[in-house]
Amino acid sequence: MFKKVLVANRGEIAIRVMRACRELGISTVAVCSEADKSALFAKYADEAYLIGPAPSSQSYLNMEAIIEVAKNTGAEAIHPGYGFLSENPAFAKRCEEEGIIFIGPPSNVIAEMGSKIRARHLMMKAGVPVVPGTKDAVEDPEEAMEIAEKIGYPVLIKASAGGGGIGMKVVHSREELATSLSSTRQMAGSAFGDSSVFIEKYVEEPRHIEIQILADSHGNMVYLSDRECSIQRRHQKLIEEAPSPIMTPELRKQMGEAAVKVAKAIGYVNAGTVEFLYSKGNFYFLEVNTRLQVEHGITEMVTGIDIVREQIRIAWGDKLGFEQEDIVIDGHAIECRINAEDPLNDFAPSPGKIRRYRSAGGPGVRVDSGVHTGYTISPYYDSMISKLCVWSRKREEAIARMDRALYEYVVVGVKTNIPFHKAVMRNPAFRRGDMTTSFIEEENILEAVEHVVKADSEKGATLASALEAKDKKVAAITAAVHAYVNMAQKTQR
Ligand code: MV4
Repeated sequence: MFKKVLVANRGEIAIRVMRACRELGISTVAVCSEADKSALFAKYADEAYLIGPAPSSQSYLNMEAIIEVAKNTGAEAIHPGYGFLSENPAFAKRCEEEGIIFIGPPSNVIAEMGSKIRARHLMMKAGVPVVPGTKDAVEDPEEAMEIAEKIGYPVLIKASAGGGGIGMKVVHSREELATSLSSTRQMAGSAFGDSSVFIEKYVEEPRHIEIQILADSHGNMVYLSDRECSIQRRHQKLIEEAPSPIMTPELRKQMGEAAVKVAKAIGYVNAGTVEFLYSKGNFYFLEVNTRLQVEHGITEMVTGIDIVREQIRIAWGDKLGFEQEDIVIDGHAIECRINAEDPLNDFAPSPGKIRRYRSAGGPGVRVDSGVHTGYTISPYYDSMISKLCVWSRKREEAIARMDRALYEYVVVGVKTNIPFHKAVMRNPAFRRGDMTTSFIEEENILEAVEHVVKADSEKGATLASALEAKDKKVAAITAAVHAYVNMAQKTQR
């Protein structure tokens, strides 16, 4: 096994990866920006090195600085986490050139999946269902119209180099098509340096369901659980669950086998995710994410498989230790992404110092975070504070458990989206498992959030005044005392 691994990321995911390393007896190297010098992840590592100023373009995206640290420290492999350099084929290539193992798929696989037209091609060839649309890039408005007439409006123009919701335009009628085509091409050209676009039938109100896969370097591949990721806002997922409420053993087998077909078609190695749109009983290939995903933890909870551990073992050249028939989905897991943002102010980021912090705990609760009391959330990076995951045998129990965990969670000093999550856990459509990618607007969740914020404000005011009083005993508190303060108030009434 590797003796030393460099983690080219920050925050909770850096810690998540280093936890797996520690369990495997691998020593860890962190790289950090000036903003993260005293961050928890840098302290968790066996060694930590400064790679540049706070802006990620000068630190976490600085390939050569990271490779230099790997070489100087003798790290044999680099884990990129998610975001930053995780899906950058040039970085994977640079690692390959330097003889450093990139813990992820080969650079050519990352590059191929980066081209959505190429990915779509491969899927069609492999017999995986794709949304009706064009086979190749479309330039000519006449040709675009012909296709659009054939598949029927509305259609979606997508940038080949896009993905994750960037560079798409819905077109409702023939009149809009030519202008939208040229504007999307122009946008794609300046954003990605590649103006090629393709056209798909616009699937209205779909669900977003994805399949986690694992593939070793010996040709063995399995699918783990599916995940429901429909509750998102502007392509930022907020709540995920495993399995999807609509999943049946038959559908899981169909989608899982399609995902493995996808992986085989492209020579996939390591962990990956195949995204699908689901609508009215049909599913369609969307894209492949060639990285570890934020929401991998819920799949770990329902399968018992440590995905990061498997990634490292696969990169080392080990064979998967299990076959498809060994994978059993047990119970139900839900993740709420706890972000420092204000859901009542258009989810605006709320950076700043966390003055009091205590995360939830107890049965079936997992919290992955990189923060603590006194930690300052930097405006330079994304606003995720932690991932709160729960597991229970039944979905209904998992929802009750999440609601309970959210009740326990205390963050003072920055605004968080905890009230948003509470509102969703109590929403009847969510409880029925009835959601699409338009859930937040359709269910008017923000109105429910206002009610939660109002109800919680009394509790918050008590806590805040206790903090202001600087009473040592009270000041030492976190959630346990929050419950205590709350109780004291109740008995006073
Ligand atoms: C679509 C679609 C409807 N029809 N493609 C958004 C992210 C990118 N991966 C593809 N996306 C979509 N592609 C067709 N043909 C709707 C979306 C979409 C979406 C997909 C998943 C999760 C949330 C979404 C929110 C808006 C649009």
